[in-house]
Amino acid sequence: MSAETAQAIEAEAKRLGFDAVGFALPDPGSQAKDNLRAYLAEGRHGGMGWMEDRLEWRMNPLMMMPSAKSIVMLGMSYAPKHNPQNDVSLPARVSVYARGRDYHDVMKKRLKALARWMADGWKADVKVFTDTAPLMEKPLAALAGLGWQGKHTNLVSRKHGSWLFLGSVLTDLELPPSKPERDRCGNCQRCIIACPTGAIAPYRIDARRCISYLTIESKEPVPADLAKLMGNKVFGCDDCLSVCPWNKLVPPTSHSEFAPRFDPPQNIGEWRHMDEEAFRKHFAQTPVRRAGHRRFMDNLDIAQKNAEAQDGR
Ligand code: B12
Repeated sequence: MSAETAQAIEAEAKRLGFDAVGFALPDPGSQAKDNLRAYLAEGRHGGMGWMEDRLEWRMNPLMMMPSAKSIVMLGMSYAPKHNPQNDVSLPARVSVYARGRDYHDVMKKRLKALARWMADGWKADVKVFTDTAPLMEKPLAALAGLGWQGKHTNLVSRKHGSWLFLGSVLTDLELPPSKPERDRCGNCQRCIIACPTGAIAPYRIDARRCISYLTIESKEPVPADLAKLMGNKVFGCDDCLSVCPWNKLVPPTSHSEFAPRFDPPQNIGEWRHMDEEAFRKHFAQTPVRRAGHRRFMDNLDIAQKNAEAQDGR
């Protein structure tokens, strides 16, 4: 397969609305695999046992598609109009990624369209993924030249910052790998300093302390010492991303699907009083709904306590 095939796939991906496209071999590389093993061995994944369950799959995309020769890595920008750094005074804050339509749905639709186009045009074998399978999306996207993994561990693109959702198409087409981007974090420590719970060391995260994990993924009650540090965050956290210099000057997303589907509440009571049905309706089609009513109410209680403590009530 030739560079022209890759160019044609890139053009079609852009036409379908992807903002970033690149190609890599279906192998995240030995460094990424060693780092993943260390992350799990040190227990930094907390209660996300599913990361261990399919470790071999996660390290080797060929387990999911033995005929794969290449992976097409794709990104869609969800950059907000306003940097959320100043949202500290809101009664409750939902992270940027969860305010719009669920990216799994938005990306999947486009990934399937691209895969169908590749299958029709080249009789290619194809499989699509976006955070839906054990795949190391960030290292693969870095190898495909979409950006580099910043000190906060997320992928940073020179053009879109780290407000970039990732997805991929595994294929048996042989596509020439793109040139990886170099690390451009330099001496910057802003994300490390900004993390309220100290979850980040350069290029390493301890999910057990990450507010995103504590408010979304963890099945356990939030430990009291960490709850105090969560401030007004009730679903995910953007603190490490919002201070990143690479996120300052990026254009806002052009995808209307990622525009906020709900406003912040006037006061916590507004959301705290929602029953399960009202919650599902209010957060329909957004990632918040996936977290479930009970979990969200617990997070609101924490934000309420933090607000009271701050007011000296
Ligand atoms: C598990 C997970 C989480 C966990 C753990 C986060 C993490 N960093 O692992 C939690 C719940 C905390 C989480 C939070 C968030 N997530 Co998340 N998450 C994932 C998931 C499912 C797997 C990530 C993974 O493999 N982690 C394993 C560890 C080992 O990887 P790592 O921390 O990136 O470690 C790498 C480097 O740091 C480095 N490294 C590790 N140790 C060391 C040591 C040294 C010395 C060096 C030099 C390097 C190094 O090598 C490792 C391998 O590349 C991916 C989807 C996917 N399938 O990939 C989405 C994904 C990473 N998440 C995403 C998003 C958007 C978020 C949030 C921004 C959401 C939010 N606003 O709340 C936050 C960001 C928090 C953060 N700073 O990471 C996006 C990121 C997009 C991007 N541009 O990078 C992804 C790719 C989903 C997607 N398809 O778009 N997430």
